[in-house]
Amino acid sequence: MAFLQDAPQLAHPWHADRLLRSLIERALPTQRHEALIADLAGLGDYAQMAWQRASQSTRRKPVLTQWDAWGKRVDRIELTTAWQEGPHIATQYAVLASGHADGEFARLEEFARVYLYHVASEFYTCPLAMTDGAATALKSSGNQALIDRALPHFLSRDASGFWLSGQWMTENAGGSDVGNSETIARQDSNGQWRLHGRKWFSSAVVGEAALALARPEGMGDGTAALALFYVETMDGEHRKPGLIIDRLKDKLGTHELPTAEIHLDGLPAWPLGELSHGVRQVAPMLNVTRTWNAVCAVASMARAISLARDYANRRHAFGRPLIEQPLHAQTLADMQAEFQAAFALTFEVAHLLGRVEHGAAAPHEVVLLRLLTPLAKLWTGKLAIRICSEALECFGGAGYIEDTGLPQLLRDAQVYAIWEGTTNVLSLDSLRALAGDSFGALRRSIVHWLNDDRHTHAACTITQTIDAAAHWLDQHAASRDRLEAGSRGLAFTLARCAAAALLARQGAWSSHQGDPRPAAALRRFISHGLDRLVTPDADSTALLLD
Ligand code: MFK
Repeated sequence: MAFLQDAPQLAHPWHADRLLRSLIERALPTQRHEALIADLAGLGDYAQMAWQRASQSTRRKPVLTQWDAWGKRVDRIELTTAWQEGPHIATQYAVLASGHADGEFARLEEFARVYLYHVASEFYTCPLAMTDGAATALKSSGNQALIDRALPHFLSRDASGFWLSGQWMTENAGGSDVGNSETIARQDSNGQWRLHGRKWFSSAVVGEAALALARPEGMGDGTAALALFYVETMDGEHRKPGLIIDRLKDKLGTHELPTAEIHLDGLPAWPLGELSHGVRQVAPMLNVTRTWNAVCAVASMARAISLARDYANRRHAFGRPLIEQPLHAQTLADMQAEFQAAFALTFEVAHLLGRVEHGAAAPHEVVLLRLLTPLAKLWTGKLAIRICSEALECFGGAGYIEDTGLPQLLRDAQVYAIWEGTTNVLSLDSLRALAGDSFGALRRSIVHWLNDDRHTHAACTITQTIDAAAHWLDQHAASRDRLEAGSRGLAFTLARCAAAALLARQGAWSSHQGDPRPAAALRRFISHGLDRLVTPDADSTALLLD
């Protein structure tokens, strides 16, 4: 009988995930820990089932039907099975509701669910992120009428009453530079605001509501003259006539996600607050969706590594299983160490978000969250691409074959560095955050996370690198151009230092439990280096671009 290679099997995403399990054991009080576990086990079951189901079927895309047979405009979107299941899974397991429950652990508990659900959801988590962000922005607006109207739907635990919300920000002219947005808000004769314009990336077009940036007519140009509006998209069963779906995007990845270009032609809208400073008002939404981005990125890394490790045990080459080949093992361990560091930073952001929202955080932690959010987003976005690419290579040619289900991991991962702001936009946002005292807050927190271990090799490396980053900032503070040119290197350096200190905290805790693996992850991560600072050189940049 000819040789046939076993396909990789997906280990149970909850039961076999020692990282998530030990995070929950360390960070959550026991009574909350026990309440959460049934949901995590259920989401792990769903994820395992979804992987098996996907391996037995051809990958599908949503289909937009714009006209019915009799010429009526219908803009109907047929969704994939996982997307049809989305409202049921999200509400049954309280994915969003848990994040808005009481207590400083709410966000940690929410993002543990997101982490397990994300890959299986086929990026249904994208509109869930938007809905979570919309709920957060509505709450911080204090607009009680809109809160009473929308939040019971956004946070519903019953699929029949659940609403998704979009975030309608990006436009043709106003991409990263949202201040160039052209959508106009105009009041009709009854005083009702109505939106007119074109939104270029709407990933929750099947949703029932959205938050949209628009320029109240006559308010002038720029970011400050934008306002933030709440809209609803449906009249009963039918989409409102003021919302027209132009087409679905043909994307590199995230194929199941129906991302649309839309026109707004008089869609009724309600301002969240003042009729200006819409970006300031949407910022709480951006910071929540960027946290989702980071959690989804580490979820993709977890999936890629889990499959690659399983395969390394099944596949034999040159006389032994791949896992016993020194270079293959070294490669997998390198991936694992980077992933564990990214996981530690991302879930610290999740926990911190809950602490800040529930008034449990110290003042320095509030500014720390403002800095760590873009750092986690930008670093995990890039790392996910690298790890998924490396994971595909671990399968040799099979990693390049579409119906193994592996190439989609890499294609989908590319979105994390773009979704909710590119790496460069987020690097510049971290400079915005550093304008406050967030650097001091980071330094103080690192000392706290390192606890008494200040003289270990890891602690010395972290401290020296943070000192080097402080020196770099002093050196370049006088030149905005130099600061901006080097901001990516600075952001990666700060992200790696924070992650290393968090790994050290987890390592110390796990060592007490008799588990030496997190400490090994720290040593390996430190060996990859923390310092990614660059010396901006405008002359050579100009020559290289000439
Ligand atoms: C899942 C798959 C999806 C499928 C494909 C998706 C592909 C991608 C589709 C997308 O388009 S996703 C959306 C991506 N777009 C963005 O994330 C926006 C990127 N741009 C930025 O983030 C800019 O930094 C931003 C528009 C927010 C700011 O631009 P400006 O014009 O330079 O604004 P400015 O004046 O610096 O900030 C305005 C206010 O907001 C300031 O407050 P004040 O008015 O009080 O001074 C800022 O401090 C505040 N602000 C900005 N960013 C903030 C923030 N506050 C808190 N947190 C932040 N992150």
